[in-house]
Amino acid sequence: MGINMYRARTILALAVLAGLSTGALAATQVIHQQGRVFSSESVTVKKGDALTFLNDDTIPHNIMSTSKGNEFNLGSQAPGSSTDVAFKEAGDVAVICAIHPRMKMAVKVVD
Ligand SMILES: [Cu+2]
Repeated sequence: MGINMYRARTILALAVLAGLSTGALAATQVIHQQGRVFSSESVTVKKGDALTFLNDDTIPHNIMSTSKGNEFNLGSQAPGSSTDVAFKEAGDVAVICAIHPRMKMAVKVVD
């Protein structure tokens, strides 16, 4: 009984540690869109990593990019919705909102 409890606690501790380290690696940066402004003007991500585009504004936005290798178009995103975008190619990515021309940000994708 005592040994089983010890083993159970060890397994639990390892599971928590594994969860924490996985969480740290997978931490996705969130780009907010409040007030028709991206919360970051520029961010750096590793190739293959994603950004979460969260529309926490009161109006729809349409986040997109035409940068070669990292093209995407989220279409009209309703307030409250969020979408993860993974960046596949290294390089500089210009992200814009198709509805609001002043909304711009740069994503630097590194190998
Ligand atoms: Cu917009």
